[in-house]
Amino acid sequence: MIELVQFPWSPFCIAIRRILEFSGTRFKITNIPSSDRSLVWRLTKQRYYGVPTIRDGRAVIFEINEDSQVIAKYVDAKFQLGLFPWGLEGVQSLVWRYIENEVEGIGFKLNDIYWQEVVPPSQQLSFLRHKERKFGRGCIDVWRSQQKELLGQLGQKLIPFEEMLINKPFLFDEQPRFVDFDLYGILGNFLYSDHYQLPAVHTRLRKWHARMSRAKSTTPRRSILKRV
Ligand SMILES: N[C@@H](CCC(=O)N[C@@H](CS)C(=O)NCC(=O)O)C(=O)O
Repeated sequence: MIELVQFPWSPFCIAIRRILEFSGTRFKITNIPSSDRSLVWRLTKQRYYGVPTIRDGRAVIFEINEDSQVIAKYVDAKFQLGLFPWGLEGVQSLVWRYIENEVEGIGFKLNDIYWQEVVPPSQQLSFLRHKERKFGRGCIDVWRSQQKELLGQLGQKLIPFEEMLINKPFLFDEQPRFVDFDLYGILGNFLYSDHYQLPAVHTRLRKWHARMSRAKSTTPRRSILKRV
């Protein structure tokens, strides 16, 4: 059985979790503290400390750079989910960069405003330290003071997706592709604190989000990869 090592509010973990659910396979979730990556470090033989990381039998799969999508491609190939069709090569890469940079860059700040409700107390010190080392002391207070503007910016960044959904149920066509899951993960992080909803003006995106929450692959649930 595949094991997903994650923490639950991570946008990238939400995307992979939804892909695994979509595939219909049974899988195990192992939550690690964001402050303790020793399990990932050990599994990857000291090559990676990020999440998501997955284990499938003796294989351990993790990203090799910021844009690699190794895990999604592995799960896609294993269960033949059709997430990376040749016809969308290149275009999807452009779109996921936009999603993971432009959209995620705003969404995570809005969620982090409520970090004390999201991060367990035992992990709060290292969470805050990690953020402040990366973004400067008091960064979360700054984001809180900018909340309204950040929400406005997020709404703007989502306009292209609302437009992509004008005449189809998913971003590119009749079935979800990788970028649908990627956007779902990033929005899942934004929504995680339960303090927000998707912008009311983006009516198609709201329906898409509900559709994405329950989408199931129609490919028979059987791995096509031999166990490694
Ligand atoms: N592009 C990677 C990004 C993964 C990533 O940034 N994960 C974060 C958690 S949301 C992480 O573990 N970063 C390393 C750290 O926090 O030290 C992916 O798609 O998996």
